[in-house]
Amino acid sequence: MDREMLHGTKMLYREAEIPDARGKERRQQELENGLPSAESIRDRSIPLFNRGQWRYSNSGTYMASPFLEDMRHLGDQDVAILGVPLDTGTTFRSGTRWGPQAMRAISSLGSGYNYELGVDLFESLEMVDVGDVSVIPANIEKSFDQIDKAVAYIHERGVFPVILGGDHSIGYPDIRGLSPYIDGNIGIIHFDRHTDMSEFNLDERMHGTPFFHATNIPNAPATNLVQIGIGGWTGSRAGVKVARERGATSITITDIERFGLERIAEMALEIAWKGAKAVFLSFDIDSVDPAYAPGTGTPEAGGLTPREALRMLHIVTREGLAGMELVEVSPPYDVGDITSVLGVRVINDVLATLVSAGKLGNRVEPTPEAVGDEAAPE
Ligand SMILES: [Mn+2]
Repeated sequence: MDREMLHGTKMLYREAEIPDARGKERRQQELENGLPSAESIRDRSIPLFNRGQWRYSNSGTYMASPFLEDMRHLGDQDVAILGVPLDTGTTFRSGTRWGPQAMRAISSLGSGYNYELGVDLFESLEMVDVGDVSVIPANIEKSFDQIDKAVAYIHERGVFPVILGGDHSIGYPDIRGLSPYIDGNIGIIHFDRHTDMSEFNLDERMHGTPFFHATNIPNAPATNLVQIGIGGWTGSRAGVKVARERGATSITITDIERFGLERIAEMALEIAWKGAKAVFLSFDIDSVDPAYAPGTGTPEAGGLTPREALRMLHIVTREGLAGMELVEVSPPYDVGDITSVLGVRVINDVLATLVSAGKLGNRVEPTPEAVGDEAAPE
C-alpha cells in the first residue's frame, strides 16, 4: 500500500484536468464590474467591490433595492448602500463582519414608507445596493485602502453612501475617502459611548482609534468633531487626552439629561457645521443602551434609549450630510435581531430626515413636526 493507491492522490491529479475557462471568464467579468483594487493589494484578481464568490453572502439587498452588478454604472443614483464586512479592528468581541448581512436581511421587513415621518424613501430616492467592499481580513491597512478607494469612488460620482459596518475602525477610511471631495472642512457627528480617539489599540489602528487618525486629515479638524453619548467604564483614558488636546466636543449622557435632547442636538449641529462645508455621520450602535442593542462588541450600560437617539438624529442631520456609517452591529451577540432592527431604523430615519429637509433626492413637502425641528406644544 502506498500513497499512489489512494483515491485522495488520484484526485490531486484530477484537479489539474478539470477545465477552468468559465471560471476565468467569470472572474474577469467580476474584476471589470467590480473595478481594480487599491494599489496595496498584490493579488490583482481581487476587485475593489466584491463581485466574487462571497457576494451573495448577504441575504438579499438592503430593503430589496436593486443590486448594482456593474460598478461602472454608478452615477445617476441618490444613495448607494455599501457593506464593509470587516471586524479585524475589534479589540474584544468580534462578529461585526456579519453586520451588513444581518441589517440587509432584516431591512427587507420595511417597505420604505414611514407613516410617522410621512416619507416613502423609494418615492424620493433612487437607491442601489452596491454590495460589499472586498476587504482583506488579515491586513487592516490594506482593508483601509480598499474602503477608502471604494468610498471615494462613490463620492466622486456624487452618490450618497450609506456604509454598513463592520467595526468602528472603518470610520477612518470612510472619512479619508470623503475628504478629497469636500472643498473645505468636514464636520463629524459621532454617536458613541466611547471617544475612539486613541492613536493605537494593541499597536495597530483598530476600532478604538478612528477619530485620532480622521482628525489628522487636514480638512477634518477635531474642532468640528462632536461626540454624543460618551461615558461609562469601557472607554480609554488615552482617547480622552486626545479629545481634550485637539478641542473635540464630547457630550456625555449627563449633559443630555441636564440640558435636554433638543438643546444638546442643536449645539452639536452648530459645532459640527462651524466653518465646515459638509458633515459626516458616524453612528456606533453601542451609543444605545445594551438593553436595546445587545448585539455589539463593547456594550456599555446606561446608554441612550432608541427614542432619544432617533430624536437627536432628526435634529442633527436636518442640515444635510455627505455620507453616513452605521457600525458595530455584531449579530452573533444579538437577540432576536433587535440590534440590526435598530441599525436599520437609524439609517432609514436619517435618510427620511434628509429627504424631508430637501437635502437628498426629490424634495417632498417638509414635515417639521415629524422630523423634530419644531418644539413640542406647551
Ligand atoms: Mn463604541
